[in-house]
Amino acid sequence: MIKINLKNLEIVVEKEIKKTDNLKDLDKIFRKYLGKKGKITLIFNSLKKLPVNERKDLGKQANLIKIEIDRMIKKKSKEFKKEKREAQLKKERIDVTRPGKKIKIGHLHPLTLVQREIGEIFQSMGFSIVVGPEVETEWYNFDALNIPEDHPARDMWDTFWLKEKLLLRTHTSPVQIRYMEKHQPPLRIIVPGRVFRHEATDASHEIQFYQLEGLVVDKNVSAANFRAVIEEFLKRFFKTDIEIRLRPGFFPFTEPSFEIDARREKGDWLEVMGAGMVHPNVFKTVGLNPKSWQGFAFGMGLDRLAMLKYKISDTRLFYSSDLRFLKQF
Ligand code: YSA
Repeated sequence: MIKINLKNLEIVVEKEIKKTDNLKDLDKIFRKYLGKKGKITLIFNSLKKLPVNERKDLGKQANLIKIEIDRMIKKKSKEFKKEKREAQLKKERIDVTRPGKKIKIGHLHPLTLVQREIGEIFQSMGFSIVVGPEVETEWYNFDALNIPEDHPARDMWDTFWLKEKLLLRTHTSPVQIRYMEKHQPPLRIIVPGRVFRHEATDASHEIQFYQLEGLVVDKNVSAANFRAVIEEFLKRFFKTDIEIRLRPGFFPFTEPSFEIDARREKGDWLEVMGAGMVHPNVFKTVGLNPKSWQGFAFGMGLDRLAMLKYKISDTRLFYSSDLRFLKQF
C-alpha cells in the first residue's frame, strides 16, 4: 500500500508553488503531481490494488488534494498572466499629453535670402526681375558685349567651355543683350543668377558665385543717376553706414566704366561690383540708336555683398554645406 501523508503533501506543493516565479516552473509542478506520471496520478492508478474500504478513503482524499493542487496552480498561473499583461501595458503605454517630436525643417540659404532682399529693394525702385540661361553661347557671353575672340578681356573671364561654342556664363551681362533684343526702351531690369569662372579660389573668389545685373536705358541717363541708385540701394540693404568708392575700371561693354568697392567700420575695401555707361557698340548690336538712347549697367557680386552684410571672412563658406555656418542665418 502506498503510504502518503496527503495533508503534508498539500503543504509541500503549496510551498513549491509559492516559490515559482514563472509559468514554465509552474507547469513543471503540475506535471510532477498531476501529469501522466505525477504523484497524485500514481495514487489513483494504485487504488485498484487496495482493499475496497481503504480504496474509498484514499480515493476521496486523493481527489480532494488533486482538486486543491489544481486550484492553486490555476490561481498562480492567473497571477502570472496578469502580471505579464500589466508589465506589457506599462511598457506600451502612450502618453497622449507628451509633446510630439519636432520635425526639423531647414531654412533658406544666406545667398538666397540676400538675392530675395536685393530683388525686393530694386523692385520697389521700379526695376523688373529677369532671368537668363546659365549655359550661354559664346556670342552672348562675349561677342555681343563687344568682346571679340582676340580681345584680352576674355582672359579675365576664363570659363568652362562646353561643346559647340557653348559655355557656362561668366557673368549675368549676356542677359542685357537677350533682353534688349526683345524689348524696347525705356527699360529698367535686374538679373540675378549664378555665374562660373575658371580661376583659382581664395577668400574672395569662388569658381561659381552669384551676380545681380542691373540695366537702365532711357533718353536721359547719367552716371550721376547710377550713383544715386546704387547709394540708395546700399543704404537700404545694409541699414548701416557703409562707405563706397568708385574707381575707374574697364569693361568692353561700358564707357566709361567703374568699379565699386565697399567697406564697413573702416575694414578692408571689398570690390562689390563693376558698372558703367552702356557702350554704343552694345546698343548697335541690339539695333538701338546710341544717339537716341543712354543707359547705365552694373553687375554686383551677391556673395561679396552677403560677406559684408553678415561679416563673413571667406566666400567659400557659402558652398561648404557646413551646418555650423548655415544654421546662423
Ligand atoms: C560691368 C559693367 C556692366 O555694364 C555690367 C556688368 C558689369 C560687371 C561685369 N559683368 C563683371 O562680371 N565684372 S566682374 O568680373 O568684376 O565681376 C563683378 C563682381 O562679381 C565683382 O565686383 C565681384 O563682386 C564679383 N566677383 C567677381 N569674381 C568673383 C566674384 N565673386 C566671387 N567669386 C569670384 N570669383
